[in-house]
Amino acid sequence: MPLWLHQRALLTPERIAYETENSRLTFHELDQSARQLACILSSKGIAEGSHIAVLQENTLNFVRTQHALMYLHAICVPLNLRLAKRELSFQLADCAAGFLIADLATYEKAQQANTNCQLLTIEQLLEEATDTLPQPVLQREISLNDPCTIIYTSGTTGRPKGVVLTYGSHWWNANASLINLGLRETDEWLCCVPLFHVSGLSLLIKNVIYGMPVFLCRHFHAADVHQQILAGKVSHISLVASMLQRVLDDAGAARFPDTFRCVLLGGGPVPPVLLKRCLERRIPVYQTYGMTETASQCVTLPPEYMQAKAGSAGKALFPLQIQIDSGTRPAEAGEPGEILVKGPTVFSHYLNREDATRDAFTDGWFRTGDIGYLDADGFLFVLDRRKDLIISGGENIYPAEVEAVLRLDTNVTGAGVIGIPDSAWGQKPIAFVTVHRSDAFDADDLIALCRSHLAHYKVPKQVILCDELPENAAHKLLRRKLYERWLQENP
Ligand code: S0N
Ligand code: AMP
Ligand code: MG
Ligand code: MG
Ligand code: MG
Repeated sequence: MPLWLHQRALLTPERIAYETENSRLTFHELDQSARQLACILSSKGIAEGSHIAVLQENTLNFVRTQHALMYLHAICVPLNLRLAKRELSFQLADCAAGFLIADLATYEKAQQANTNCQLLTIEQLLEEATDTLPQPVLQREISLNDPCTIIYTSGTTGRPKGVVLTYGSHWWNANASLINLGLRETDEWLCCVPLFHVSGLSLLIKNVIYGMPVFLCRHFHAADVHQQILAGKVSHISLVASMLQRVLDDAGAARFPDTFRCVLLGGGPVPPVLLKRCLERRIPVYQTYGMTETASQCVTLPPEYMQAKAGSAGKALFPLQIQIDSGTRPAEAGEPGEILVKGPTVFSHYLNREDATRDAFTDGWFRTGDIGYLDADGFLFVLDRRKDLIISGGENIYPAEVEAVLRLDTNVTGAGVIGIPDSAWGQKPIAFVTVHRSDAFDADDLIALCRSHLAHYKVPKQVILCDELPENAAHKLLRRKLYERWLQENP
């Protein structure tokens, strides 16, 4: 297949590719700058197949970087801006990144996190003259089986895993979404979700494949987003529930224009009260279920079912299949089990994790680890999430990762982390610990320890001292029991 940006710039060079608060860029201009950057990156030694980490804010430079890497057939590893330096270091080492491309805003953090790879700044790179550089061979074609990006997602054991997404995963995801939502010449998608998650990255891909402009926000500001929608600037937006909640809090009762046709709402469950608000305001919400491993949405509920199928994530997108595994056989309607997904958007493998990859697939079906059921009409209801996963404002928190940090304190003998409901973030983490000496216990110290080792959204809002943690006979922590205990004390 022709390389996406190359083909897009050939087909519709004058069409607007991106808008930001203060700039506009055509596909031709985007292509020119991506190719120029590819030349510079090639002169630094970035070549086909190399893993290149990217730590950049949501700017056009991130977009240029991703496309330049595609022109070199190098593999982009976007890093989460909120991670602590120790978490970044782990990912850089795990993917053996040869280079880390930061921007001025992230440079300091990149420098602190960086151990072995060459650190570059995008602003400096773009200032380099290209006329004297040797012309590298820029790729004009891609193979759908080749790896395109690696995105880290936290594992149940606390060790994040690199999800290898091929060009094919991205291609089919963009097409699956297109078959579902259609495309109009006037469509423009507002991107205020991070480009380092598939929620945002999938928009960068749709942009070139559809030839559809994207309005790119550097940061999420509910009032600005709301203003763009009311002004009729955009037709689509991708949001997680806590962001939509903030937009609606800002919005008063003003009606969204008819040209606005889709809130793609994903990244976690949606509180019923939020859906009710959207129904009252007649906001076209497409609830989705999806994950990094499926290159974003794989199940979607169109707005016409918002009421009749309230709480459902919808049906599989056209090229995908969903099945519920109840253990020995496919489940019957209404019977809960593990959600399995099959289809061409599903990731290729976990980087350097043969065992985890093997465990993740059964007969070509990806085992999501999430629990749900299909109703008699085939609509998916997600009941529970993979292995105690906590989701705060669309960011994942694996309890094991936080517990391991708490146990670094020499006084701590055991730790258990659970998610409790939170009106702003959906859920928030709290911790229970057992200690050697209770007189030496200081909750604030433990919170400070977590803040220095973890992304701030993962830091427990509360650390509670307890006599013992609920365990099974094999001394495995029972977080569910811990949650029940918390619920009893906080009815
Ligand atoms: C919600 C966001 C925007 C909040 O960030 P904000 O308001 O900019 O915060 P800051 O000003 O940077 O910091 C203020 C304080 O708040 C803390 N904080 C920030 N974020 C969180 C959080 N999530 N939880 C708890 N606390 C948070 C900061 O740490 C700071 O505190 P201090 O000063 O103490 O450090 C932001 O979190 C955000 O962008 N969230 C969304 C992320 C996202 O996109 N998640 C989706 C991931 N999943 C996928 O990509 C798969 C699903 C998918 O593809 C999808 C998802 C959504 C929509 C569509 C799709 C699709 O299928 O296409
Ligand atoms: P991520 O690894 O960040 O891509 O997060 C994906 C996870 O978010 C899924 O495996 C689910 O556990 C959860 N999730 C995504 N969409 C939904 C939804 N509609 N309802 C409930 N949980 C969801
Ligand atoms: Mg994740
Ligand atoms: Mg902010
Ligand atoms: Mg200890």
